[in-house]
Amino acid sequence: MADKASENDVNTTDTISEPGRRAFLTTTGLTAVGAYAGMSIPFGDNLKALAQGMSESDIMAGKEGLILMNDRPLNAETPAHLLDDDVTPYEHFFVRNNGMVPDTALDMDAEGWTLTIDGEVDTPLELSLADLKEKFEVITQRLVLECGGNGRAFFTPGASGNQWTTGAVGCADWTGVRLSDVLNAAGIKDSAVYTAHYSNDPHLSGDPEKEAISRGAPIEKALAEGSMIAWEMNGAPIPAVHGFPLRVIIPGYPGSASQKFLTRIWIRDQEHDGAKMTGYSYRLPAYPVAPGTEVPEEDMVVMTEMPVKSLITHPQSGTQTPSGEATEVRGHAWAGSGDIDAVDVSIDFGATWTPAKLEPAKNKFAWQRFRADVTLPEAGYYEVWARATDKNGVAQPPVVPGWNPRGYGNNMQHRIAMIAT
Ligand SMILES: Nc1nc2c(c(=O)[nH]1)N[C@H]1C(S)=C(S)[C@@H](COP(=O)(O)O)O[C@H]1N2
Ligand SMILES: [Mo]
Repeated sequence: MADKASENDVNTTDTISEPGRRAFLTTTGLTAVGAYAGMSIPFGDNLKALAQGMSESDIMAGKEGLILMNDRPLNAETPAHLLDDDVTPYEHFFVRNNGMVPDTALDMDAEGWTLTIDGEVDTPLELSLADLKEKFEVITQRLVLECGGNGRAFFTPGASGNQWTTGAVGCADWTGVRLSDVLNAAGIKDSAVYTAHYSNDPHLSGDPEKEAISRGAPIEKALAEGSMIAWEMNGAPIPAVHGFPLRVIIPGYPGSASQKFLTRIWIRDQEHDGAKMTGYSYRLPAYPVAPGTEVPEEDMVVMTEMPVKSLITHPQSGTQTPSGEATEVRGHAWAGSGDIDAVDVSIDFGATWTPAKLEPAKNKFAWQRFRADVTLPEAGYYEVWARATDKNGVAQPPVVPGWNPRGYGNNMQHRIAMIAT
């Protein structure tokens, strides 16, 4: 390990791609993460990181302004005002790991990487990155990725896990191939029910027998528009923490379905039961329950489509603005169903609403920009609330919806403070 570490020393390597290089060479992320969280970054114990004398904050270097939730595994969310871009840049894209970042990703080493497609297929495939790039049509899609637990911090009683507030979401341009093209090349049998995704990120225990996470999607969703296998994020190789060299993306579903560091897709004849598919992980009660209910495990069902949501990304909460003058309030709206019908804003705690201007999505499952001019009538404290409605007429609720044991799917209306002077 010592040999390997020196081989890949940050100062000697010249093979890593641009985002990887920046991640290794800049120190802005390091200070920004620490400063924002108001604490020093504890030394993490990712094996490779230790071997290279890298702390978790080194792995996160290049990230700017993220709030650290946990350093083992590494999880960080983005403040709303840093998500204002149409396309979330690497610097501001949240990070959610269940295990450790694998050595292959830290090294940006894709040598000999293969993706296996097997199970309920006519012809199992073993595809190199070159095969993927040559044999299938290459597409770029702008897709939202949101953690199923985004908004968990607002549930009462609280739920264990990362206390995500609003920032476990991002929308990037992903380049790769349609998942359907790859699965159809293998030939999907009638017995196919579910995909099962595998990767090489080590379990936190270091036990090679254990998976950090292995989730999947119903076969219909895997074959549907949007679902893809990507190797580029925003025009560059997928950076280490986001799944180098390959990840699946199941847009509109909890982010956990979008396996990073992808090595295998096993087509199953039943719902997948891999790590974090069972028990209470990424599952909701099959019926509405009172807050704090102990729901029997057998009554928990896999979370699928994410609910309709919006986020105010400008101005930053707490901003001062002159009374009587219009200020542009803007943000993004998205839904697991893929289409937003309207966004409305309120400056009177939801008593009255005004329609915002809504831009079309670049493609299905991209978030949509909304803008509204807001005039605060007199000096004082205001809140601006945003409410998105999807094409099915379903709108965001004003309060935390559907309590569930692990705090998933909170799509309550986002609100910011604005001070009129
Ligand atoms: N291999 C692997 N894939 C994974 C995870 C992981 O821990 N390991 N975390 C999942 C979860 S829970 C989420 S929300 C997204 C986060 O993606 P990001 O870190 O690129 O933002 O990746 C998903 N894919
Ligand atoms: Mo997640």
